Amino acid sequence: MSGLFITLEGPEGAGKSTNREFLAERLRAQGIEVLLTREPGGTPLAERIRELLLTPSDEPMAADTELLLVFAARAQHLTQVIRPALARGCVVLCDRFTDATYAYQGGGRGLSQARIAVLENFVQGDLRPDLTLVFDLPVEVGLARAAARGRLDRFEQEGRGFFEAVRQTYLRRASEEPRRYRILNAAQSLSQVQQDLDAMLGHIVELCRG
Ligand code: Z5A
Repeated sequence: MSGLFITLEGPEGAGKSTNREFLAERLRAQGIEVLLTREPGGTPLAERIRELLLTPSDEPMAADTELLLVFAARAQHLTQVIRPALARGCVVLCDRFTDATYAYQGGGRGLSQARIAVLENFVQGDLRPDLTLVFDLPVEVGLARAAARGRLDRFEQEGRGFFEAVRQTYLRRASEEPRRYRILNAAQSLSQVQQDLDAMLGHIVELCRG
């Protein structure tokens, strides 16, 4: 038996966490077993690595260190949580995954895609998400939502150009592999975004049921 791996992606404040809960409820209502998780994190050890990644520090973090920490957390998460859940036949709904690495470490930090792909293959083998929902919105809208929450994490302190590159990387990847990605307009009201998700539900349930 093998489950389905769905990832939620997008720039800051796009509503991934909010809509992850909404989608999980909808799928559970159809009798589908869903596991909700997130990256970086998803296990106690990976959550400690998340702290390292998100906490601002006086010592600048080298881009390669950041990249390796992201994949170190991912290796732990895959071993402890994602692969076992997929093997049990669960639908795994994961808030961010390797598309975020291409967007933030690739687009934002300027690391080469080829370098990221080496680690992707090393850590994941041939495991890739079955479906990726990209919550897309203009940078300034997302940053305003993030700022309204208070203290900014290490990534949220970056400038507008960084986040524009993040957004464009997501959009480019989605256009290169349209079968795997669905783009949602996350700048709309929450109820409108959730109507759009509802409109996709039939397709998602079909994928879940194989
Ligand atoms: N990162 C990385 O660099 N490389 C990697 O490989 C991975 C991650 C996996 C942590 O991720 C950081 O890790 C992230 C990239 C980096 N950068 N940062 N920062 P995260 O997912 O935990 O952090 P985040 O993207 O900042 O999460 P977020 O800001 O919480 O965004 P969200 O989950 O998409 O949004 P939300 O919490 O559901 O909503 C944000 C607020 O907006 C909240 O008050 C909502 O009530 C509100 N909201 C949501 N939707 C709407 C609509 N439609 N209208 C109005 N208000 C809304």
